[in-house]
Amino acid sequence: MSIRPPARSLFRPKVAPDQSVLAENKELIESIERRGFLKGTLSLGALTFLSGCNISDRAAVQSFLRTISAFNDRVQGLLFDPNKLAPTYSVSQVVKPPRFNAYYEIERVMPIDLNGWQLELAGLIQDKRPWSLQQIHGFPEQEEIIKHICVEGWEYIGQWSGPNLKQFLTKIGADLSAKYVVFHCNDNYTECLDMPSALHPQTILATKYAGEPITDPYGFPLRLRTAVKIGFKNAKWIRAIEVTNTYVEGFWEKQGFNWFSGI
Ligand SMILES: Nc1nc2c(c(=O)[nH]1)N[C@H]1C(S)=C(S)[C@@H](COP(=O)(O)O)O[C@H]1N2
Ligand SMILES: [Mo]
Repeated sequence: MSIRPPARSLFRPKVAPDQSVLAENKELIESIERRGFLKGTLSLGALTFLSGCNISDRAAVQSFLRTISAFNDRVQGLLFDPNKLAPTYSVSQVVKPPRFNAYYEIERVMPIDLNGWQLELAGLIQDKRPWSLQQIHGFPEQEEIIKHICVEGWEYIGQWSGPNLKQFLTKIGADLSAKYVVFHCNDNYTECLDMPSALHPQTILATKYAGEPITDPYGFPLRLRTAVKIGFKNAKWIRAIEVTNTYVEGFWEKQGFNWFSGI
């Protein structure tokens, strides 16, 4: 499989650093670390790279820290008890269109040209033949109305549908005892999911939003949607799926978000 990086870097941090916010939120940060959500130390660098979160805005930083703290509590246990599911919502609560986020502004989204697009498969998978979008559309669909929570401190309810990831991985003969499922995206974004999260019943490869094909900014033609991971783990514009025992550092983890990447 060849993974082609984009021609230019899209990433521009939007914020200016100010050390004192870390000191101000020391207790909250320590409590998050104690509960194992953060594997490293939350660095100023990590906060600096938060897109859309102005680090000199104290309220925004605190709201970010509260969000990850609350999310950690919410998903505890979901991964190890298949009978426990994250909350789902009603159609009337679905936000249209979805709320956009990426490590760059919406104007810089590079739509995927379906001409020649296919989903590549790599790593510990028996049948690595690529899938066309047509084949993916032919796979049984699962719909879920779940909440998307971004570390920036905002959330929205969305209605997503597409193949259940566990069923898909089973179909292609993926080694389900491997440690990670890695998503390689068209904008050079990479995200690494631990296998229990990948196999969770509410983790899907979404092709539709509110019953219609996902539009370009939200990950057309294929993206991940999972109820057990925070926003940035939900890779958009997927072009390759890799099953591996080797941890692959994702985009945000490279900026210092060394948490929640494995169990
Ligand atoms: N390929 C790719 N996927 C991505 C991102 C990105 O920059 N590139 N941003 C992530 C973040 S931080 C969030 S909150 C969600 C936003 O998804 P939405 O625009 O559908 O709400 O996408 C995630 N997936
Ligand atoms: Mo996010």
